[in-house]
Amino acid sequence: MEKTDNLAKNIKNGDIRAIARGISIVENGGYEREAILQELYTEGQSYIVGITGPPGAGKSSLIDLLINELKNHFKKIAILAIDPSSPFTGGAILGDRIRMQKHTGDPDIYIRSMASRGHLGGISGATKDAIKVVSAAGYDLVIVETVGVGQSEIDVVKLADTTVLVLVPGLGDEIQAMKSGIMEIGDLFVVNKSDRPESEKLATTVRWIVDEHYKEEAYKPPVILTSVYKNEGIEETVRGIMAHKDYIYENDIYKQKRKMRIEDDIRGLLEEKLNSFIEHHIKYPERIEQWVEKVYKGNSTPFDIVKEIHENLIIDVKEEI
Ligand SMILES: Nc1nc2c(ncn2[C@@H]2O[C@H](COP(=O)(O)OP(=O)(O)OP(=O)(O)O)[C@@H](O)[C@H]2O)c(=O)[nH]1
Ligand SMILES: [Mg+2]
Repeated sequence: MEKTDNLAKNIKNGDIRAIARGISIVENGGYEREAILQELYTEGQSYIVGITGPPGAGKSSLIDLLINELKNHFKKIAILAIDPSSPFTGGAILGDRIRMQKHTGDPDIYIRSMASRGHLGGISGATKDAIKVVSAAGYDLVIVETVGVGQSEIDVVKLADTTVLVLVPGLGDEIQAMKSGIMEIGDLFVVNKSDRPESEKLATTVRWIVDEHYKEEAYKPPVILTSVYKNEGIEETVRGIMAHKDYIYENDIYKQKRKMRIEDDIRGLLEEKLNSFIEHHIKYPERIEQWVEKVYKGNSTPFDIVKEIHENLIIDVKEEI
């Protein structure tokens, strides 16, 4: 325990090596993860911005430029780049480092690529934990970069206070998909590579869809054209992020999001504990085959089996819970 105490203390002091070690621990899961998060849980609060979009949309390049502007609004910025497709290889990691290398010497900027590894909660669980580590270390803004628009990204997006969806011309079918669902996840829509001629048309289409979708809503996401090459639309994007932040603060949405995350943490942990309790007490791996066989032969049903197990599990629930 002493070791964890020390590590937590060093993280709280903003020590870079301790932060890196802390994130590795939470990525790998297990007992140490719990010990370190317990120490850090109540420390620090950071604003979380998710940047998501298809591969190669220019997310990392954009973040690199956005950071310059965001430094006017936040003291310390952490960037967590998520790569669910290749958790172990260095490809994306190296790429992101190169794209954001302007900032590597800056003590107020921390860049880290994330892998899900053994984490029970998958990539969104690992990211959530890593956010806690950097928040405790005093980073008041965390940018989470995720690739694609699948379920795992949507899970990560749920972690964010503000989500920026980055689109590029040439998506074709993806616009269709946007109409159903994807539209819900962006608080800002950025059409990047505006130096390309087709981007204007895409922005028009997105604006049209946003107008339709958010007709009745109090908040309407802006659609912003950006070009990393021409350094255009960057200030506007940051203004959009800050405006959304103001909006969610003023409407108590921010507070609700925080509470939802706490609820998630409690539920997640409880489930984890109950699962391990069950595994421990019913010798699941040895008996599962036997149960399957019984049901397969028509001698029982999953309902009967679980009912029997349930009746035999003596959980002494004290009144005050
Ligand atoms: N023409 C043009 N190219 C851009 C622009 N922004 C980024 N790119 C290029 O697009 C490519 C991908 O950029 P990244 O920043 O790596 O994109 P990403 O979305 O982070 O990519 P992944 O993380 O791999 O999904 C690079 O070759 C960039 O130089 C832009 O505004 N215009
Ligand atoms: Mg990237």
